[in-house]
Amino acid sequence: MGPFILLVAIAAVVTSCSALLAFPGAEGFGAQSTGGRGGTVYVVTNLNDSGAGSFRDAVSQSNRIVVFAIGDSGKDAITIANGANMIFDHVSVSWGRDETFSINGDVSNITISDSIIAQGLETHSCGGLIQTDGGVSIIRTLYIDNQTRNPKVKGVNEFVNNVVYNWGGGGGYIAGDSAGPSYANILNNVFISGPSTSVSPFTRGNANFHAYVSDNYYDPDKDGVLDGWILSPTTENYSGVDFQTAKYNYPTAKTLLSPTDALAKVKASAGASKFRDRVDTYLINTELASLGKVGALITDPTVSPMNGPGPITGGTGPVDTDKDGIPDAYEAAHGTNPNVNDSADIASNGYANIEKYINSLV
Ligand SMILES: *[C@@H]1O[C@H](CO)[C@@H](O)[C@H](O)[C@H]1NC(C)=O
Ligand SMILES: *[C@@H]1O[C@H](CO)[C@@H](O)[C@H](O)[C@H]1NC(C)=O
Ligand SMILES: *[C@@H]1O[C@H](CO)[C@@H](O)[C@H](O)[C@H]1NC(C)=O
Ligand SMILES: CC(=O)N[C@H]1CO[C@H](CO)[C@@H](O)[C@@H]1O
Ligand SMILES: CC(=O)N[C@H]1CO[C@H](CO)[C@@H](O)[C@@H]1O
Repeated sequence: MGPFILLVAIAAVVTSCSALLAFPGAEGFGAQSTGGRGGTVYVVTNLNDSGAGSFRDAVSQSNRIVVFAIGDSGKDAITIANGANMIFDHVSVSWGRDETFSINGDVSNITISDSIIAQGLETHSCGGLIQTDGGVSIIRTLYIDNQTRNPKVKGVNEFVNNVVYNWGGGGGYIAGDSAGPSYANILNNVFISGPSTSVSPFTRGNANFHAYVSDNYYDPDKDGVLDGWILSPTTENYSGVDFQTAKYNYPTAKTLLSPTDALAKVKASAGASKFRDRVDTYLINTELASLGKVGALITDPTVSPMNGPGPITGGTGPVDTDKDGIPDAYEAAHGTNPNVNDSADIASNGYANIEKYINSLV
């Protein structure tokens, strides 16, 4: 996690006149989320579970942009049971005790991009369910060290340029096999088996699971060398799925990378990568980079090999005299007033001043 500030965009209904992307480069079903733009800015100043300055208080109302002015201990994994128009970009989430990142219920227009979903804990040990008819895009995201559900998909979904590493015996990408219909694009992903992997990357699915499947790369031999092949979807498992000959017309990734380019991109920038913490560094540099040789099935994140989350170098944010969430130095350099609360004001490019600041960080 970035040491100073983490910005969370709270779900808000997209207004029909808005053609502005959530941020420059936003992709997928959630690309047009407005977040808290046009609303207010709430600065989280403590780690309390409730009360003024807490995260719970911050998200108690919609249309807010939430800024963390403290290090955040980040204990919980993510579940979305209700809501529309959200984008999760460069998020690192791990050690969920149930699911690690799940979407289930009345949920629409969600993008998860450039993120890391890691190490679901025993006894459930899951990447997550992605189950909604409202549309979820998962783009350039790393699923690593989860026994099962990397992810399990039902409904409307696009899964593109992701890397799935060291999935367990429960399955990698699991296609829904229920009575409800699913419509999925599964494009240009990379599946690399690790020490815990004992099953093929795609499992289950039935005739209700309609999928356009193309150019997924599979390296099963755990030998430290990238020497796999592009799976033929119709012959290499997934037999029950209703294969499509044309892609579903979903809001998609602007650039469809080759699987090997996707792997390089995920290694370089998935997760909260501006300052990777010890956990993400280990997952990427030690496990994923080993190409099959190293992978940890963990029950307890406080013991070896993870030894806990490591130092969280949060604590002191940059000086922000007007407490509007934008540091003085940035305001001085970019023409807003460090002494006036002007972060929610909409700039000439359509974004709020604070969005311009946060977009400048990546
Ligand atoms: C700054 O103004 C916004 C509304 O534009 C408000 O939500 C916020 O509470 C104000 N912050 C401070 C520190 O006054
Ligand atoms: C946060 O919780 C601590 C411990 O319960 C308490 O002392 C403190 O006053 C709380 N802070 C706020 C702003 O409520
Ligand atoms: C989802 O996005 C589409 C396209 O932008 C929009 O038409 C639809 O209203 C959105 N759904 C919800 C529930 O906001
Ligand atoms: C590529 C792949 O994973 N193929 C598998 C498909 O399923 C059969 C039977 O379960 C396995 O033997 C193959 O290895
Ligand atoms: C990190 C990790 O591997 N989490 C779980 C993944 O699946 C295995 C097998 O169930 C569990 O042992 C792990 O706890």
